[in-house]
Amino acid sequence: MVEQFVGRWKMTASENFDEYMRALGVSFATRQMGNLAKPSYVISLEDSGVISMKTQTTFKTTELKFKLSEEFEEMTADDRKTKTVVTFENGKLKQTQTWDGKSTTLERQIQEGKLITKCVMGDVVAVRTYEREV
Ligand code: ACD
Repeated sequence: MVEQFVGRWKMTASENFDEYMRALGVSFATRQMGNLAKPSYVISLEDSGVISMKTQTTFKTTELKFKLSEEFEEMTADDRKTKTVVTFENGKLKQTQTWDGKSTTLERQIQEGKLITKCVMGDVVAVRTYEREV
């Protein structure tokens, strides 16, 4: 159920994110910010089926609004302009971004009450853990 993702989440752990950003081609200066950022997600679900997902940091906030399986244009925090589609399969919210002939996925799932984001670019995987904010 997508409903289980709804709410406010705060990042509490991050593994291998610098390597992931490097694989994306993110510059050193931007990676510094990415490494320091401890984002919050604010996820909501409208009756119309539109999902809204804000990623908030002190540096930058991004907001996505989308319907499952419908492609949209995204401007990422590191300024890639991507074609993005989000699907929901086997309890996983899978966001696929394509740009310049490249592609990466952000796969989110709930495990033991935590929201786990797996970022995959080629053979590089970063895992970020988010916990509910009260
Ligand atoms: C997550 C990770 C989602 C972000 C994935 C890729 C963005 C790549 C680099 C961001 C780097 C710098 C932008 C600076 C600060 C904003 C950070 C917001 C997102 C990390 O869902 O955990």
